Amino acid sequence: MSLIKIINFKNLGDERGSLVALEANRQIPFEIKRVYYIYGTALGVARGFHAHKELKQVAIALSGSCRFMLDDGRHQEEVVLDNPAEGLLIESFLWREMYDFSEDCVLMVLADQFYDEHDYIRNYDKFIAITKC
Ligand code: T46
Repeated sequence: MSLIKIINFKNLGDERGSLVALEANRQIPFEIKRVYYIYGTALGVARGFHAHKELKQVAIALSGSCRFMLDDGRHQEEVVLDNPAEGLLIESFLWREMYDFSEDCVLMVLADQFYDEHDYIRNYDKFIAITKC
């Protein structure tokens, strides 16, 4: 089973342009408790390098593009996000790394939990040890 789960959002646009609507438990498969966005990422920067114990998220490149690598401890898969009508569903216990941000990239993330540093696994060896249990 692929680690890359893309949700295709319906474009409700018309001749004036595009419009995408995101609703909890509809297009987004959970209650949305938090929204954050990453932009102005400096050239060559990579982010992420962690997994989450509980958190589920959907990441959407609202403009520009970036690349995600997801790792379940056995397999790694990569995807380019470059379409505001597509969301990447990131389940818990997936190591993630984001890189190749374009200058104009605005990456919006919808999350099913409030921010909690205790939910992060920021050490890759620890992540691998947990996934082997
Ligand atoms: C993830 C990837 C895709 C907060 O205070 N509140 C928040 O909601 C978030 C997301 C972060 N922060 C603080 C924690 C750090 O001091 O902002 C700082 C930067 O966060 P971090 O280094 O974790 O950022 P990324 O880009 O490595 O990871 C983020 C999310 O943290 C993470 O959950 O899955 O984006």
